[in-house]
Amino acid sequence: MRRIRANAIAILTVAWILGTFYYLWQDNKPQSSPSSSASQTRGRSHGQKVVPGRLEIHRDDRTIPLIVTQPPRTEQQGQLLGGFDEKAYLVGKQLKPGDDPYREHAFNLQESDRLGSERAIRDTRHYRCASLNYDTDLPATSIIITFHNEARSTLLRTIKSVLMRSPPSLIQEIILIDDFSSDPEDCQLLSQIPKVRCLRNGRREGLIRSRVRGANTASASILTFLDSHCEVNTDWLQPMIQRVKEDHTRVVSPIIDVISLDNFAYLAASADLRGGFDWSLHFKWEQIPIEQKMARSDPTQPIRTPVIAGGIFVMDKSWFNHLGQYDTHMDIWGGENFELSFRVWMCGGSLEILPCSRVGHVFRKRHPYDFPEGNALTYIKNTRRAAEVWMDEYKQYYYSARPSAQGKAFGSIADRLTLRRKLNCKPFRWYMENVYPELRVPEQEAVSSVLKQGGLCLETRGADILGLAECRGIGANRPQSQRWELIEPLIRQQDLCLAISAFTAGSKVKMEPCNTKEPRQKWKPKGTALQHMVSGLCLDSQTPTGPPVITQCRPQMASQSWEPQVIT
Ligand code: LR7
Ligand code: MN
Repeated sequence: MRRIRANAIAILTVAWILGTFYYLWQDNKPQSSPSSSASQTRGRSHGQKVVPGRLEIHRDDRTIPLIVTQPPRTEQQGQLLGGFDEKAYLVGKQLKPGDDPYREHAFNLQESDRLGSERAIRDTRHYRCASLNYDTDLPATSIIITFHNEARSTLLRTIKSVLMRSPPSLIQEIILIDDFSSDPEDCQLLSQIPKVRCLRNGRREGLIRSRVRGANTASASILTFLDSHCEVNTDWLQPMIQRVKEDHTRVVSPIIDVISLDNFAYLAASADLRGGFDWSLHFKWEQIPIEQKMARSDPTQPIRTPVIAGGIFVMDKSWFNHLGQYDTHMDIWGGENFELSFRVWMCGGSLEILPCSRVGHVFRKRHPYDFPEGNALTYIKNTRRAAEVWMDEYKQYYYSARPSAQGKAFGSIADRLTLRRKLNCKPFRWYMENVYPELRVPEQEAVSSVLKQGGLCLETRGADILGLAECRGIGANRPQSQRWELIEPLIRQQDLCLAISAFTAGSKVKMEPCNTKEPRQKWKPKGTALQHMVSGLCLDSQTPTGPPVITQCRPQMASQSWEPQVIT
């Protein structure tokens, strides 16, 4: 009997030792990078974001023995919260028995409440990150967290994770902006925690104006933005501050890990993703282009990204201010990440994702809060503003991809256009060619039209001469010389395009080989007139039989009025 018991104990001990070794080995082994497919972030309307890409590791933190990723609690950590009464805060707002745990926050509140505010999470970085060194004199940062009716347990965990996993000297302060949540105490009580400040909006402003308010009161020279349901991971802050310290025009993001909205498991996101979008201005995670991936010999190196997800990033405060903060006419949620990303790239900065910085975020499938103007209209207003200010002629693809945006109100953008001019920012074409060449411009269907004026049609005669003539043929019988393709900004006939010969009034218009980069070939409709984009002058058939010229736009004038008629 005794022998059997001894054997059982021996077997159990061996199994326990093996299990522990296996776990440690798993935890420390280099991360593999499976060829993962980028996620299409469908399912949520209007640009709502879901889980990034494919996950590398699927483990539920509650089912595995936890390896402590933080140093053991020290005296100093015990003091993290000062006089703040955590228990009373959390008990003050809890799920009532029978309530749907997903209703209020679109994640499982019961699980979040159960977790506690100090759980350990797996260090999801590449193992090489742990041996990197950072300057000892990194500047401190102000952490800015805006929230509207966030659950107390997630908000507190966000704050505590920052205090637990950041070198104290780097945290100047944590600024909470309570965006008019129903209960002012959610925020107020938290300001008892050392370093935590709380600002409450007198009305709902949305996350964009709230962040600007936070930034305006920040006292550190570096700003760090976080969503209100995050958990920062080991050494998350140093890599980001280091990059910004070295070059203040860099705007940097961590890899955003996934906190399950169902069981709050902390899951590692793929390290091979960057931020992208489609023409409807819908954010998506996408694979790093293959050439860049091949060239990456060091997995700790930054990843250039065309856009950032938007909620979690570090930016130099003077650079944030210099670049015009945010477009504060954007409401509630959405679109500000594109506006900021385009602006940073086009006005002399850069955006990167730092693989050695990891922050978990609870990704949700729906917005748990209301949009006073409606979700769709708000997203359209915000993205329209981004498109109108920054996308130049490429905005036409936004409108084709999102036809419902046409004609919707978006307010005045005069201030932002002035800012763009003042900052002397590059054109969107530059961004397309240098930052996001992978974004394909949609093939446009070439629709042939005649360009009518009075009863006459614009036609080419011989190689490059133009004039008005009697319209000939119908349908398929229209002669080639009277067929035009209006593909903004070009007015095309096969491989030739309408071009001005000089930029001054009275200059003749002729045909020449098409080149989308040639400013002399760029036109846009202005009422019934066709305006040359650069000179601002309009296509005019002054002497009907001779070649047309460009003259000052007077859209009422018959000689400037052109009526495109699609050839069917
Ligand atoms: O009216 C509001 N006022 C607020 O203060 C609405 C929201 N908020 C707060 C909210 O409490 C939260 O802390 O703003 C923050 C962001 O709102 P979420 O969590 O509902 O947004 P999200 O995580 O779905 O959205 C992402 O895209 C947004 C576009 O406007 C913002 O840029 C979010 O910060 C951004 N979140 C992230 O980038 C985290 C990673 C997600 C991804 C991809
Ligand atoms: Mn969020």
